[in-house]
Amino acid sequence: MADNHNKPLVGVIMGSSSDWDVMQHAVSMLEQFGVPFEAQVISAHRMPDEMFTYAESARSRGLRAIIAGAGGAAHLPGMVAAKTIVPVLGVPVPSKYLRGEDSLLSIVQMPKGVPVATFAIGEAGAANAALTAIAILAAGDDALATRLEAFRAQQTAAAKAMVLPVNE
Ligand code: RP5
Repeated sequence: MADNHNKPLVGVIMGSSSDWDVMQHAVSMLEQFGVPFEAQVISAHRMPDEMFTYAESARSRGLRAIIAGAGGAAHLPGMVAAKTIVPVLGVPVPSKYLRGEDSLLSIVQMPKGVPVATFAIGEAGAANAALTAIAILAAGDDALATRLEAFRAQQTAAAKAMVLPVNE
């Protein structure tokens, strides 16, 4: 399990190490903002007992958000959400045959009552899930909120500085 040495506030879990290429974008965003996290493989169908233990203990261990990435029949985020009231942010990982549309639909279509906040397929979804976890934490952390506002301001400045070839 990876962590950044402080008590984790965000858990990043994924169904397989093959999800890392996508999920590393969540981890690098948390690192960029200095948010304490843990990251590990928890597979819903290969290690269901460990998945339940992880979800059941998440809140008492201090996790404030769980980012869960999975591909194919992506039941990990939903099952984790079923066992904890810690917000679960689901990241659909691109799959081999359906390019992640299966992952997206199986994560986003949670029945009423047990939500999974679902993000875009792939890298953007992983990064945005981390940014949402950061926003959740920023509600009670002014310093983190200031860093998040600065991150947004950088994007605004970059967009304003864009020049199209026709206008050069
Ligand atoms: C899911 O099955 C994982 O989240 C992964 O996206 C997919 C394939 O896993 P591997 O066969 O690559 O381990 O559980």
